[in-house]
Amino acid sequence: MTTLFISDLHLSAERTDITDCFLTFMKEETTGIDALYVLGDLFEMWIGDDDDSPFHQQIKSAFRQLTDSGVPCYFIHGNRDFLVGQRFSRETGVQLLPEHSVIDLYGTPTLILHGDTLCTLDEEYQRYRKKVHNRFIQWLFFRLPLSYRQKIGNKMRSNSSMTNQEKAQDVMDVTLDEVEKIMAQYQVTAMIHGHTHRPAIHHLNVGSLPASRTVLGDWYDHGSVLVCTPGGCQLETRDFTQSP
Ligand code: OKV
Ligand code: MN
Repeated sequence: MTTLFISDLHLSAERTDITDCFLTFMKEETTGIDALYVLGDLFEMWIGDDDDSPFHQQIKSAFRQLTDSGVPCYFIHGNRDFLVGQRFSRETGVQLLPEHSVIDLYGTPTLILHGDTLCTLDEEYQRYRKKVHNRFIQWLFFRLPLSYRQKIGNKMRSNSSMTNQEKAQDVMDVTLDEVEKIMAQYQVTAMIHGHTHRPAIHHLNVGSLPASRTVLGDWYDHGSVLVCTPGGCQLETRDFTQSP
């Protein structure tokens, strides 16, 4: 009995080392598991489900093989791949979950989310997020041809890597008050998220109850997996077998 959680792979056609590690993980570690949860930023960028490159086909077929084998697979949007939609879900058999979802993890109600909504000190990002999540703005964006959307995506990404280097690290991290608030709101004592790229299992109090917050790791220089069984959860890494 095993449930696996991953996030922040930032898959792209350029990083064949990450893709290779992910595909090996999918083939060798997911057989017969109870479920696979992807908590956002599976892709480095996503500008629409109609981007059907050989790279995307390769990733999608890995998910299709898994779900066809009977393993339930769930996806929560990250800040990079928030445009992953129903067509992706249909093609892969992966079920899209709301941005904040409570699951029963071997008897423990657990709140799962990407984590960007917890970074409330980064007001600039939260303003940007509100705009690109706006349904009308997304409707306009999808009117554009794929090649235009690609150009806009590339432009936005090259602009943002500069501003983020200048941002203070504490602004980029989650706000602990927000964590406690949201856990109390959902009445859970366990939370799992990604986004900050700071893998750890934190202990805290929610009201008077002891609680845990597990942060998943990114896949920048090795794979990162949270392995959960009825006995508990463990953060693990996976070496890349290939150079970029
Ligand atoms: C994803 C991030 C680029 C951060 C654009 C409306 C608008 C959607 C979009 C374009 C960009 C996602 C979809 C990408 C995340 C970046 C740069 C910084 C901090 C519009 C709806 F505004 F043009 F109308 N986008 N892409 N960033 O390239 O995948 O998360 S992306
Ligand atoms: Mn993220």
